[in-house]
Amino acid sequence: MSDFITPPVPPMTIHFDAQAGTLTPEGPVLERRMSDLEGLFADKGAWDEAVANGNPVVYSVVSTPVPEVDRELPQSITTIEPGTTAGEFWMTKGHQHPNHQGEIYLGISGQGGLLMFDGENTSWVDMAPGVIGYIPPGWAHRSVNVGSEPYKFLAVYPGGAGHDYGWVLENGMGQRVYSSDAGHEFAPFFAAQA
Ligand code: S6P
Ligand code: ZN
Repeated sequence: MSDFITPPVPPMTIHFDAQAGTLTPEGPVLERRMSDLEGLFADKGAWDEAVANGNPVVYSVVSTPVPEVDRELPQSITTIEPGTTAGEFWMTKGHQHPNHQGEIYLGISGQGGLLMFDGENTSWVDMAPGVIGYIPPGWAHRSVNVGSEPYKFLAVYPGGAGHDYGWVLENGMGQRVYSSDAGHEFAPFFAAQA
């Protein structure tokens, strides 16, 4: 094991409770409020208003103790609250892995979607409990809650993948996802407007 820059964590048992949507033991927990999603929703005025009116938690990410370090395989559960901002469903910031590495998502509860964009093409996976969405290397990814309950999924990804949020701010995600009579509908991506 002498060629490891960071010594690997010891083997461990992690309890995954699909019903409760928890991982035990827990590692770092991250909370993203509306103010953390600047420049992402199409309607900047509606986003400003939501920030001023309570600045709600849009999503949280609970990880295990496996670190984001090259050659480790971290896991986390993301919970996106139900809601819309000027009709646009609540979503994660979205990111590209700068080292272009793959990732899997497993739907746990609620109704969501996995939006992927490679800079030219978009792809969408309807996420429900038991569905695995595969993110190939080079595809930026964003998760969207298209239901009325919290949407939860498990992510498993290479520890050295990195998270480039600037790429999404610069290039967008190809499409936006809005609430509609049929549930959800797509609109071509356009940058945030005041
Ligand atoms: C990590 C993986 C997820 C997201 C999480 C939050 O590679 O894709 O754990 O980090 O769903 O999304 P975001 O875009 O804010 O990191
Ligand atoms: Zn990722």
